[in-house]
Amino acid sequence: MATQLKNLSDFSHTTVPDGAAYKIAIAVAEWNADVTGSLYKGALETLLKHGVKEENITSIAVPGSFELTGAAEILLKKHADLDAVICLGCVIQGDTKHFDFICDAVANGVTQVGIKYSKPVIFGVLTTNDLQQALDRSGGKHGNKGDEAAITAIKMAHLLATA
Ligand code: DLZ
Repeated sequence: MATQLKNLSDFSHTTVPDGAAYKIAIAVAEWNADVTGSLYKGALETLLKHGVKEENITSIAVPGSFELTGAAEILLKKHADLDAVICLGCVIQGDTKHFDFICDAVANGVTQVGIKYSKPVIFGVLTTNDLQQALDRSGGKHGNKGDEAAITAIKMAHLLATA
């Protein structure tokens, strides 16, 4: 049971566990599809790069980020052998309060689903002030948060399997 971490490099992206044993689902929102399509591409490529088998990856699309919670719940209920679910979306600030409602709902929702099923549900939702900030984080100058979500999913699936 006793485990010690050697140093901070244990947390770097260079120590991603092998994903070969894991089954991972990706739920992606169709709103702001240019952005979420890039998040999805990044997540999928990163899972494959770290050894997750193509036949062990299930991908579904939902209308908007608000629906990601329901999608994660459906996936975990129907597929008991899943090791993690990645939720990808992009909510862009507008003139009304929709931004706050959707962001709060999906952040709380995926958290609750993860707790309910004791499975990692990864929050890969961009919450930005404008489209440029979203583009910068979906394959632009600030990298691709889809890649990061995939790495987080593998790390958490590994934790689930080995803790
Ligand atoms: C309605 C809406 C709005 C205005 N903006 C976004 C957004 O920026 N990003 C996103 O993912 N979804 C948006 N939606 C759709 C909601 O997520 C949801 O699909 C609808 O409210 C139906 O439940």
